[in-house]
Amino acid sequence: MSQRNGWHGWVGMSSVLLCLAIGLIGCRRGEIADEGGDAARGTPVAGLPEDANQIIQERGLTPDDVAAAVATYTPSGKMDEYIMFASGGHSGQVLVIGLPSMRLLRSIAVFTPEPWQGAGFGVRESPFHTEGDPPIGRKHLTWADTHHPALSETNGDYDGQFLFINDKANARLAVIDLRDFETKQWVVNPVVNNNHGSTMVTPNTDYVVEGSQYAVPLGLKYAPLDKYQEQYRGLMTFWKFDRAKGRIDPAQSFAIELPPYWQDLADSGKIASDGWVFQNSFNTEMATGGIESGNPPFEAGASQRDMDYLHAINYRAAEKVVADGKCAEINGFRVIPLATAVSEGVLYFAAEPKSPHGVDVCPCGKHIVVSGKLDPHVTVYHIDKIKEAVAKKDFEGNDPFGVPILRFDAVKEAQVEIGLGPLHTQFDAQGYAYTSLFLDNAVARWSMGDCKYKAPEGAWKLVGTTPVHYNVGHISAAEGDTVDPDGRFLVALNKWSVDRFVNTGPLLPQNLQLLDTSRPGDRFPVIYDMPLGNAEPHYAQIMKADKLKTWEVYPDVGWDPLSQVKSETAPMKGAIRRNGDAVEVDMIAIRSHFEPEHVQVRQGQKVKWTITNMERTIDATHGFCIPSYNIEASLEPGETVTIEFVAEKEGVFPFYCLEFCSALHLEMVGYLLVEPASN
Ligand code: CUK
Ligand code: CUA
Repeated sequence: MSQRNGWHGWVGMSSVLLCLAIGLIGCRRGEIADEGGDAARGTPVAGLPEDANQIIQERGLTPDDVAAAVATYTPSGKMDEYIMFASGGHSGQVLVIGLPSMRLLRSIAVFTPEPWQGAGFGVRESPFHTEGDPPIGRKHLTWADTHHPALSETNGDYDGQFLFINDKANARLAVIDLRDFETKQWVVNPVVNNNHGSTMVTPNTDYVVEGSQYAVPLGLKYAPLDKYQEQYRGLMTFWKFDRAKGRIDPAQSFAIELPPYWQDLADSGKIASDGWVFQNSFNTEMATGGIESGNPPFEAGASQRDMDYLHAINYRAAEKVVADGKCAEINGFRVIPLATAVSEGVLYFAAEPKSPHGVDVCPCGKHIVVSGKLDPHVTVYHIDKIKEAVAKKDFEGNDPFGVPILRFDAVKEAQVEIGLGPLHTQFDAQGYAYTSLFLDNAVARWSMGDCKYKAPEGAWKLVGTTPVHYNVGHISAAEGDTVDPDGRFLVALNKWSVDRFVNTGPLLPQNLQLLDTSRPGDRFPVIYDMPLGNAEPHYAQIMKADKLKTWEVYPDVGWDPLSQVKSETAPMKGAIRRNGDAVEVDMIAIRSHFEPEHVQVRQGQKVKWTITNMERTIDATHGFCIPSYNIEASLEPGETVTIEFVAEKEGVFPFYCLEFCSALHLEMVGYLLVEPASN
């Protein structure tokens, strides 16, 4: 089963870089495809009805296939036990998937127009009609690169209330309320214009963490690249979350200036490491690229050093700095200057090998696991050792910006050789950690030491690997980044699917593979392949579905989902009011009509059109559209929406319901009559 091929030690940077760039698919495909053995195909399974065995034979299924089918098949009417929230990558959305069936339950419109949910086509609740749009330093944005969803936590465990997601490309965060699975808030970073170590939450969701990635001049300013070391910087932002309001409060938020390395993923400490945030970095070389001018390209320039810096950020110390008023302000946002972060004990570094990507804190919070893309080990740090080294000033020096570097051997707990291209780590309740191996196309299972749970194999050992298909990025275990992981299931989010699905053209789906991790030992097989043909999920989080307290219909008729209260002005009956050139349309929608059905305006008039869906029946959603006006909405039971537009186009526009809501759905229609201004 093992995909390990006897590779030991360092094979030289250039060949690893090459492998990293191209993956190892070519040389591993055949090997993987044969795995499981053809001999077992069609073998009858004892005790199964004859017709079942006939299907097994006709479809050429192995006993393992049958076991996988039984483990994942979810009969009609049965619910999934877990719910997975996956980022949508550059689709800008969040995808919701049930486990173990791997059925797509819905997408959540976050940053990108999405017509089914009526997001972005004239309705106020869409991200494109919020305050501050266009956001500072950006044009009006209609896409995003979402990477890391984060469920809200209470005492380090998912509480099922909120979900956060970042936009790497534009340094934005969004807040989703899990009572209705809709996006409520979009915040934009006023100091930097990209992020990556984001979103992560602190154990009680006091803060939503946003680490920048590519260094830029702070404040969204210009500076030439030859001023890189002087003027470019990284940033770690702590967005204060107000749980009662369900909103991030920018006025209570702050950020910490970081050196111009490229900070990567981050994770919040918990229990033993509560009060700390850890973040990787690469390009501590501070390479500035320029292949066209004969400079080393970024991929080489940023990979020269054997070690980069794990950032250990004491945000309780940072809070104190902020409370003491020792912040600067950049574009109205509080930023702790780098020198202050150093002098006040907010920021420490520890060496980490080499071009790291993932950093993950274990369930008990003592261990911080780092994977270097170009190093075959995971490196484990211990929080007690970090705290001790800080207290004793056990430094091996300072970086060029004065940041103290904790002595590596003083803070390192263990290194475990697990395979090539390690990226991201998750945990289970058997004492195992799992790390994705991008280059080996595999998931490694290895044993933790002195953690909340103890693996039977003892501490810090590679236990086994399972091949996945192919180029795995993140992995997500059930509640696998909380204080209380479930394990049982793990999803490998594979970037390439190559030979797994019917060819639908040169743009291939992602392959989300479900692994059964419920038993100890070296066997934790793939039991389902889910093609995802509309997104590139990076990270995902998997939560027990019974933690959700989601509404079936909105609590009251006339509900405003953006403020999550009943709107005072929601129409309860049809009416049209006119005041000069302003027309206000109050409309209700109920199976199977709108009221009013005739809306007559003059060309050029300003129309404010508010609709309430009067339904109290689960799933009785109505749609609404005004063709030619690019106006479209979804009205869930009880919801009220407001649409504002100028009636620029003369003509007759049948507005209608978009959801086949009843037998007389096609009759759920009306006419907008726009009389020409010249009449
Ligand atoms: S990243 Cu994509 S595979 Cu943005 Cu978390 Cu590692
Ligand atoms: Cu309402 Cu169709």
